[in-house]
Amino acid sequence: MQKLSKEDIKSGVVEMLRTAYRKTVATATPQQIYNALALTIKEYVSEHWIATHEHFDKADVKIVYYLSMEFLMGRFMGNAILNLSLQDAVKEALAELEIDINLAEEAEHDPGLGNGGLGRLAACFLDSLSTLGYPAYGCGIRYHFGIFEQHIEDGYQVEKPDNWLHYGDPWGVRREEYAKEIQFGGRVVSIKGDDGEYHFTLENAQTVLAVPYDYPVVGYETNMVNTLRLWDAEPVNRFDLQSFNEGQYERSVAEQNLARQLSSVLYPADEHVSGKELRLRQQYFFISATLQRVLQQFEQRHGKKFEKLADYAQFQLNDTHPSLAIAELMRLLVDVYYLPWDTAWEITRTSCAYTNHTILSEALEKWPIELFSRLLPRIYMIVEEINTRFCKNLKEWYGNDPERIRAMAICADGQVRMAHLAIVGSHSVNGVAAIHTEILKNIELANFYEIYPEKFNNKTNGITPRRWLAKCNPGLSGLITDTIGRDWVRDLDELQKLKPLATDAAFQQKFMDVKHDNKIMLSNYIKQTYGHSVDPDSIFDIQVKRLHEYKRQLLNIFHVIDMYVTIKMNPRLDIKPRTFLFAAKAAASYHRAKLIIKLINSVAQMIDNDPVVAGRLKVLFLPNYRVSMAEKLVPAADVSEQISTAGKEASGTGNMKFMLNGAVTIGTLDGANIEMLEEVGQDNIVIFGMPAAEVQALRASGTYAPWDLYNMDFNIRNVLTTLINGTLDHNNHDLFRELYDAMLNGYGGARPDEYFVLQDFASYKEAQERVDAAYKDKQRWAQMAIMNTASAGKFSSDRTIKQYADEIWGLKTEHIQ
Ligand code: 26Q
Repeated sequence: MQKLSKEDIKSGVVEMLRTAYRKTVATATPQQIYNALALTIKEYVSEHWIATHEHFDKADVKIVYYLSMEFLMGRFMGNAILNLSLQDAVKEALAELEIDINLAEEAEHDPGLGNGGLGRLAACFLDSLSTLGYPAYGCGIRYHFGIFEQHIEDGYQVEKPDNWLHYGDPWGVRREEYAKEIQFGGRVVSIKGDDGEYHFTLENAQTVLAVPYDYPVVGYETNMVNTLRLWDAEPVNRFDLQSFNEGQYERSVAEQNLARQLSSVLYPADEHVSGKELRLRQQYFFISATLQRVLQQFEQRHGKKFEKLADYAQFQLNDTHPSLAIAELMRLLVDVYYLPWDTAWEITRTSCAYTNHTILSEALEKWPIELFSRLLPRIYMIVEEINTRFCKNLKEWYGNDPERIRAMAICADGQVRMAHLAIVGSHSVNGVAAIHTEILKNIELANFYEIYPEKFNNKTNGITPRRWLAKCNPGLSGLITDTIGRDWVRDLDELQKLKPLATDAAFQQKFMDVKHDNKIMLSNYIKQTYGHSVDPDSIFDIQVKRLHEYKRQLLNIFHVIDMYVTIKMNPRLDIKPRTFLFAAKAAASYHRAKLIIKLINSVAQMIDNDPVVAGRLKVLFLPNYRVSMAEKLVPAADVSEQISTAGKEASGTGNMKFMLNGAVTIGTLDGANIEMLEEVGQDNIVIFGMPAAEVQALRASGTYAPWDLYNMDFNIRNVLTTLINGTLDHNNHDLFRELYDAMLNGYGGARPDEYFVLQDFASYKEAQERVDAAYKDKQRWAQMAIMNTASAGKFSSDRTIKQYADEIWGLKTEHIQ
């Protein structure tokens, strides 16, 4: 295939502008130019995309289906241009057309079809799958509204809808020919099939149509283009309205409404389950559509030999959200393809695998049986049958131990426990970092580990080096490539070769010059976008992630308050000026998290208004955190805040992005931080706080007494007092009393300081002093920063995906001509 040339790009853009918008380059808006360029590139990608699928057909390959409610892809265009090695051609073409490439790239609105880590992980995985040559589909929902747009008004978060499709959808391809009908509600009846036997089916169900839109997933310098398949809901068009009797008319209206709702909006509550009916509908909708299509295609290729399904298809469940796949696959095999239960169960169990992403009990997905059985009556029957057989097995293994059986059952206490369904119905259960998997095996899921030890395995998360270094940090990429060649982009372990240079003064200088340039670029962006001045010579200390109590943004802002108080008492204090950047979305219903955002903004204002402290400290909360903002922040960070209560953050992936870009982590022994410490060595990371075992012991002992810390530690006392003495808000002294109470007394029935902010405070403060000292020694800091980049090889999602492919999916790489 002919590579796209500069001339092709020029004529493509000009043509697209003319035919699609009746515009010339001179009169087109940045939005239109972006669309024209995107369409030009998509047309080129299409050839590789078609070739990829021709190869899949011909070679009859095994395919992994990554099933996920979220794909947080970020912008498509820049990534496609990088992976297709079109950067130079595009740059030159646009230069000759006198188009500012930056303007065109910034005109792309982030597709925000995910909440945070879990959704972004899915996107990194797709990049690695294509780059390494593994046949794959990402399967999910084409939400019309992604994660809300966050505005800050008077310091408070305000949510606005994110209508991303409003700006056009140049990358999506509607595939009407693969549409599938999805049924909800109704009554289960059994009817005689053409095999003469009785089979279950639904009567009077509501039906909606699932229509797939395909998005290309371009691998880095390969010809493989995998597919992100997002299902959109549409009403089934039944007959013409005139022939309707009244009942049909009403049903038709209800179905139209259902269709409109189904793919409307992503639920913005991560790590917190709300049990909304629409959410369960969404789950079944995309699972049923995906599986119907996979089985249809399997039958076209292999006839009725479904016993071989697991040799051709593997379904990876991204948390429990898609775990209805287990029951739906059973339904299709038994009710539609007439397989015996035991055969169907063997097929299901060998083709599904489950990843757990969270240890928080609030996030464990459970559905009321009443709701579940009303919405999905046949699926509920199947879940019950799976449960009955599982409990029978338990009895055989353990004897009659009702307590144990109740604890492990799939259906109990009036609820369906999706994690139990996922574990029982899968051949693999994995955690996302070593410590997380150990906690699953020894604590959270110990019961299941005991009966299925062979299923449990660890797959430490990773991030794609394409987006998270090559694309987002051209300065550092260039320096690395000039120094060790370009192989690191596909083989991140190559970065090890930088280690000897960590003490090389000339290389240190270049490395820190790049960092400084990135800090200047970020400062300019902040100035232009928000009007705030930040000093590129100060330490850029960054905490960006979802707002959640366990992630402890409070610990960070408490420390800022402590610094403020300390400087006020001793204005000559010798510290390096620091800029604390925060960005985070809070679930719309998470009151406490939103109050923490308000607190951060109030502290920022207090400091800005204080001439003694402003200039030495700066706090800024950047609104509307998203992938494209992360791409600007990560390259400019000096310090990366990864400070969750130990045992709570399953892995983290932001931690890896910052490490790769040469930031020094201040962090707890939690999630993947532990493995980062192993890779980088203790001289190059700043660890503080209780380890997970201590947290657990302290919690279990019931002796944790934050009041004692308050009484004994005068810094803690000063910080907490600031919350309630009017310093932060002269008009409303009680604004932050809830936080004060939550720390010391427990609020609304909760234990005081559930996440041990005060317990870890002294250790954190001391760790921050180590950061300050290290930064003042320029060579020491440069060495630490370089060692972080040089030691980040393990955290490539290429390594992670290769482990999934080898150890879970049994998947081979393919080479597309
Ligand atoms: C479930 C039911 C109903 C509504 C919402 C949800 C829901 C949605 C999203 C529950 C959880 C999530 C997201 C979880 C998540 O992002 N977990 C993160 O996964 C990362 C990738 O493995 C880890 O690195 C993080 O540590 C983990 O917090």
